[in-house]
Amino acid sequence: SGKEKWPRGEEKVWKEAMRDLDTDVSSITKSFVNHVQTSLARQPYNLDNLGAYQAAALSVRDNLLVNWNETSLQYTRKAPKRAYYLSLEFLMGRTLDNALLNLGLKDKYADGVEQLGFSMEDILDQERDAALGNGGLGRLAACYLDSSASQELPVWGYGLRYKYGIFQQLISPEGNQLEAPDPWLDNQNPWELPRLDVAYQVRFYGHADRLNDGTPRAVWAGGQEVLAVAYDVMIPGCYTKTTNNLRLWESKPKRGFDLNSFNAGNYEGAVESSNSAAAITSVLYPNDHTTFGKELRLKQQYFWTAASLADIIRRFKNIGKPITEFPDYVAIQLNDTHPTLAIPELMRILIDEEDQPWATAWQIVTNTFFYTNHTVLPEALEKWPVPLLEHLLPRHMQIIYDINLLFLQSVERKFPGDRDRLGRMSLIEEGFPKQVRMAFLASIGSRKVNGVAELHSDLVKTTILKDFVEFEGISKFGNVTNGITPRRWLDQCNPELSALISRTLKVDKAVWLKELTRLEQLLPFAEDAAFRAEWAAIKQRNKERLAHHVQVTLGLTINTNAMFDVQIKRLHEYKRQTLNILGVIHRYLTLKNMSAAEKKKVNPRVVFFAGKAAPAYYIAKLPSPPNHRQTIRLIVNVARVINADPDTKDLLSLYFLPDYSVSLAEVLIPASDISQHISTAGTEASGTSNMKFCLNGGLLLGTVDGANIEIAEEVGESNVFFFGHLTPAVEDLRYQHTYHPVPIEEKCPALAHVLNQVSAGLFGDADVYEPLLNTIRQGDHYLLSDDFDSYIAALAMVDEAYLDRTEWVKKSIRTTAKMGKFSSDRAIMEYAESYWNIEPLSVV
Ligand code: T68
Repeated sequence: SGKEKWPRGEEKVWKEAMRDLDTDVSSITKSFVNHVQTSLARQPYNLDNLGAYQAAALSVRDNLLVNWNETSLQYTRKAPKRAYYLSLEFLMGRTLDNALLNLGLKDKYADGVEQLGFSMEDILDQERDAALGNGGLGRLAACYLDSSASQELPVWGYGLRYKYGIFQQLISPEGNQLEAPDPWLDNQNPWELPRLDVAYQVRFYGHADRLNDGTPRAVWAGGQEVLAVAYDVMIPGCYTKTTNNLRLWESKPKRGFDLNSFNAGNYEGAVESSNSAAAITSVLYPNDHTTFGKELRLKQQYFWTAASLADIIRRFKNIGKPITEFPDYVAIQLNDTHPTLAIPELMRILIDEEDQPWATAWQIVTNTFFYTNHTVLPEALEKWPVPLLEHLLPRHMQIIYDINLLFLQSVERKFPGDRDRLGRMSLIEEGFPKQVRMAFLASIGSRKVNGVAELHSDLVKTTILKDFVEFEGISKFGNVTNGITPRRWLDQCNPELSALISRTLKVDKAVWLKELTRLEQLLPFAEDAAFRAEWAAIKQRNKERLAHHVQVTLGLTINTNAMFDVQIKRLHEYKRQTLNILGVIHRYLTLKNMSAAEKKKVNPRVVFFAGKAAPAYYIAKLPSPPNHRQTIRLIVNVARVINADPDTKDLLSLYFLPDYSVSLAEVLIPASDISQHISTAGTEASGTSNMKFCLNGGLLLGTVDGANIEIAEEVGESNVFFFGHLTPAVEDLRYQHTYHPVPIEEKCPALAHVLNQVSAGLFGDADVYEPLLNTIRQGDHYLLSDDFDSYIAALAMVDEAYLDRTEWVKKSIRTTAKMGKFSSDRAIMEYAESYWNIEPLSVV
């Protein structure tokens, strides 16, 4: 703006005192020791690993802060169009290693801490994961932040600062999942900056009165007001100064406590309002593909969207442009329907506070928002009861009704007399109670709608949003296939492979990590025996690293001369962990029947599972509780039996690793020979761990679903193991199950035999598993009985292929080489160019 009165005193004094980036080992050790003495108030002689982690983190944070401030300043000065990623989940994992790598300072820090008597590895291991997410949706948001900063895009994230992230999973001796809270903030979090100066008031309840003065305005008053306070998390780009911001809101009572109640002797009453305000951001809902109409969840959604929008609007207003230009400066991406209330909230602000006519307001709204859908499973589509919305957000409910009325009038004009269509497309689903269909509201309130892989985006267009495509035209509906950041999911988790790639491509990783299609240049090296040997040796060392981790954390010894077969993801019926464990039992029974000579030809296999299931208290309240919890129990008990069976244990063993997390994934993924992505066709929107395994040279065993299809298109079908029915067959098969059921003994004898062995108590607790087994014997919604034979055949093909180790390593190299498309840099640039219309801005 030119008229800043900076600096306040003498420029020379300021300039000389300003902090530079640490670039040499001696300034690193100096800053480390300074933080030990001052920030931590500790003596160097009794510093433990945790203290060393904290000192290292604070010192790295200082470096990030310099870049973060500079980035903010540039954005403010140049006022480019910005994008905001609204996500209720950000599954960030650990920060220190990632920050060091992005700054290019890891080696120097390692050197520095070693001189002070610490090991970098031990220090990194002290950090707790920031686990503010359930699974793929939250991790995708984290990858997109990394890519935005790395591609120098002006993108900020907005989310909630949950006091407790996803629960910690414990497995009882019987194999039951137990949940414990995740107090991730207990040791303090050096990566967040509390911004007590950035706070907004958010209203709930009260009453909304229309003015009826010829404008659409209303006044919303009364009810409860709480405060949203900002906490900022720095998001460094890779080898760039650009350091973006993730702003997380914490809820606080507007007033600490009510002095009147206190004076009247009611201490509990005095602090009550403070408790209910703090509750809003206390815990992440462990929702995964189910909706659960809890008032507190709705409060979270509104609290977060209202605070974020207020912040975005305030920033926009600082530019001094008229409000009608809002969409020229702001794009807001809705990560699933969770932030859909932002649509009526922006309408409310424009109409009630900015005094805009309805049509202008709707024009602004529908040019600002973009909606990403992450699932077509009907039970996962959000709906909120009208009475609840009316009570909690009376003004928003009025606006939703008004949006709906005008929308249905326009549908009626295009399809006169088509009452069925109006009923299907209404934002309000009839019933007791009536419900608001959030995916419909998100669609009509957005500029563009996208799915997360080609197949999924087609399904969105032909199933759940079919009527909307017919009404609004196909061009509004698109696809952005998901991606993953190669920084965390290759360079950080697999440093040896990263180094081999840099040596082989003869280019610094700073280059290929940001232009991942360069990996293609590895292709010719698949024919180079020396290269293959190095490639295989790295995989072997990664397997040993995993085995070491399991030895230290669980006290179990793993056979590292076996094929490592991995399925790690949230437990869900559609992901079919049950198919995998039944396949393991089938293998076990087959091995038991083999002669010694036959067994000699079998390649040993170690099967790993990890993943969390929705907690029991939560599941019990659903109309038909799914039984993934029984699947965990079955896995654990099968492991107990087969790992102890002297006939087979050298050839087959099985582990369920508790408390799956981003950090555990970073150890498991590089160690995998084969990973399983075996959802019923048409159910897994994309999947992103499939990409992580393949990027690390693990082969894929999967169904023709989600991004598996596009991975196969890239790496070649000869390098993946596909099985199972295709999406178009699924509907018919389900119809058959319902109307012409065939007994499982007839349809799939191999599967029937496995189920009978479980029922007979081969793994104990016979009756415990009956509900789980019966979902397969009857109904079988996820088609295990239809896919089992081809699944077993695919597993046999994997065995066969693994026997030719040379060919296997070639497949592994070719797979990594062709994974360039799946960089989240490519995905975020698609959003930036085709959706948000924003451009990179270099911070110099
Ligand atoms: C996942 N969705 C998709 N949802 O299942 C996965 N749900 O195929 C895709 O790769 C990924 O999104 C990224 O696009 C989820 O992870 C949830 O976690 C979730 C959370 C709350 C409510 C419903």
